[in-house]
Amino acid sequence: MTKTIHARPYDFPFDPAHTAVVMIDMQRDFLEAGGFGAMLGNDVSRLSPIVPACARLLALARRHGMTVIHTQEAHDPQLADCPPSKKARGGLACGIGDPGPLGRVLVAGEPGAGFVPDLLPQPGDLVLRKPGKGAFYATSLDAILHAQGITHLLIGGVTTEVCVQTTMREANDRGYECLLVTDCAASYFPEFHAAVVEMVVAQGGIVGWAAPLAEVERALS
Ligand code: C5J
Repeated sequence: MTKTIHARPYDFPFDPAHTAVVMIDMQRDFLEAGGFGAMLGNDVSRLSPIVPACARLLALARRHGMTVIHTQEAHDPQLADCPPSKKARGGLACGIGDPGPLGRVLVAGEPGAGFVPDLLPQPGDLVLRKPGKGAFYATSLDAILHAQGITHLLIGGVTTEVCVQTTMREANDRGYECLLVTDCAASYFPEFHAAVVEMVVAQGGIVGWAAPLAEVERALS
């Protein structure tokens, strides 16, 4: 049954049966001290304020029978799926694959690659590991969405201007109708978050729609 989210730049109609919530990279490596985000010099405390809203969005999606997908930026232990350029970027003393306070940085199976405790995947959720910033690059996400009959995406996670925006643009180019849940996404740079919201909705929604969680909740109430 079609629901409508009051969004920018205009209303976003969607059918929960054909909609997925895609929660991007809510991992300890990006949100906690000692992880990849901190090693890049970021103030990681800027991301955790969205965790309660993300938990509400996930719970809402599960209650309404929506597909829930958690993405995870992580590499295999041999770093076979990590381009040398990505490993070298930033010239970090402790970078991707190196042992750090949260285990090997950005490596699958290590503590840092895991999800923050309040957003652990629940039975029925899908977890998608990805080697890049966009969730469609070198993954089976498009095939999964097609198989599930998904046409609409509600997107949250971190960071807004890197993995969230990249994924939203990839999805938009593939024909998915995408809405960024604005208070379920965050950046180490609040001005970048704000700019992405504007970029998404500009030009008649050239990348998609944006709305706060309260509007998603209202649409489903
Ligand atoms: C970054 C991400 N920022 N999940 N990854 O490197 O946005």
